[in-house]
Amino acid sequence: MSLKPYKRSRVAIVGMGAVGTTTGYTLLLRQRMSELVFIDVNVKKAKGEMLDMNHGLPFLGGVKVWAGDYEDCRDADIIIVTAGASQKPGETRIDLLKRNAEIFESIIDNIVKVNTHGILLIATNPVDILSYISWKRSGWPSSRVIGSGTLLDSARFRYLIGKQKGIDPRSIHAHIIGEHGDSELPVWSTANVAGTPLELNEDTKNEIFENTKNAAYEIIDAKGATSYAIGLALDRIVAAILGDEGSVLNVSTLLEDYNGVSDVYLGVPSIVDHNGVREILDLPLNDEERARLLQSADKLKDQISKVHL
Ligand code: 6V0
Repeated sequence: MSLKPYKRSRVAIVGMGAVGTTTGYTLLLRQRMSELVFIDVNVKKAKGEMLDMNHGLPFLGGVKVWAGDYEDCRDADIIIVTAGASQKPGETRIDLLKRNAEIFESIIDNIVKVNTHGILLIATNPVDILSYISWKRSGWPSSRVIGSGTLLDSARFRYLIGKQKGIDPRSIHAHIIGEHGDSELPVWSTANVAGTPLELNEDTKNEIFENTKNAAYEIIDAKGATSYAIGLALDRIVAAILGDEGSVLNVSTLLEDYNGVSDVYLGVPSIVDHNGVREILDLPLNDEERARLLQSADKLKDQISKVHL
C-alpha cells in the first residue's frame, strides 16, 4: 500500500456523524487523496472534526482538510454521502427509508448543481434504495453512482469464516450479495480458499451467516453505531477508484438482466476503477441462491415503489 497521496484528488464527505468521521479519519491515515472536505448540516460538528484531524497533520502531512459546503463538491472526484438518521436499536434498515429518502433528494440536488464529473459513493441506509434514488435524482450514469452494498457484509462473512477455519480472512473468497440488510444472501456454492471448497457443516454455515447478517444489530445494541469496518470498506472503494485499480468489490450497483433481476440496486461483485463500476461480474449462482437474489430484489423494488421519486 502506497502512503503517498494521489495527485490533486479531492474527496468530499457529506454527513460527519459516526460513519463520516471514521471514514474521513481512515482516508486521512491512509493518505488516499490530497484534499478532504467535510460537510454537515451541523456545521459546528463538521468544524470540530476538521480541527481535531488538522491537529494530527504534523504527524501525517500531505492532506489539506477543511469543513466546507456544497460549493466544495465542485472539484470533488468522489462525494461520499453518509448523512442521515442512523439505525436505532431494534429498527430495521428499511424503517429508515422514509426519513432518509427525503433528505437525500436535497443533498443530491445540491451536489449535482456544482459537480458533473465525480463519483457518488452512498453509505446511508437503506443503502441500496438510497443509491437507486441518488442515481435517478442525479441523472448521472449508474457507473458513477455506487452504494457500499454488501462489501461490509462480505468482510464480516470472511472474517467469521476465517475465524472458524483459523485462516487469514484476506485469503477467504466468499460473497454476501443482494440487499445490505435482512434479505441478503451468502453464496456458499462458490466460497473457497485458494480454489479449495470450504468444508463446513450446515449448522456452522447457518451460524456464520446469521452472525454476519445480525452483526450490525449486535454492534448498535452494544455501542450505538457501527463505524470502523464501514470506514475501512468505504476507504477500500475510494482506493479502487482513485487508484484506477479494477478491483472486484461487492458494491451496490444498478442491475439489468442480472440472474433475472433488473432496475434495482443490489450488492454484487463489480469491477471498480477510475470511472466507477466498469463491469458487473456474472457470479454463477445455484437455483436456491438465484431464488433468494430475486426475493431480495423484489423486496427492495416494493420499498422503492412506496417512495416518491
Ligand atoms: P450519525 O452519527 O447520526 O450521523 C449522521 C450525520 O448526518 C449527522 O452528523 C447529521 O448532522 C448529518 N446530517 C443529517 N441530515 C443532513 C443533511 N441534510 N445534510 C448534511 N448532513 C446531514 O449516523 P451514522 O454516522 O452512525 O450513520 C450514518 C448512516 O450510515 C446511517 O444511515 C447508517 O444506517 C448508515 N450505515 C451504513 C453502513 C453501510 O454498510 N452502508 C454501515 C454503517 C452505518
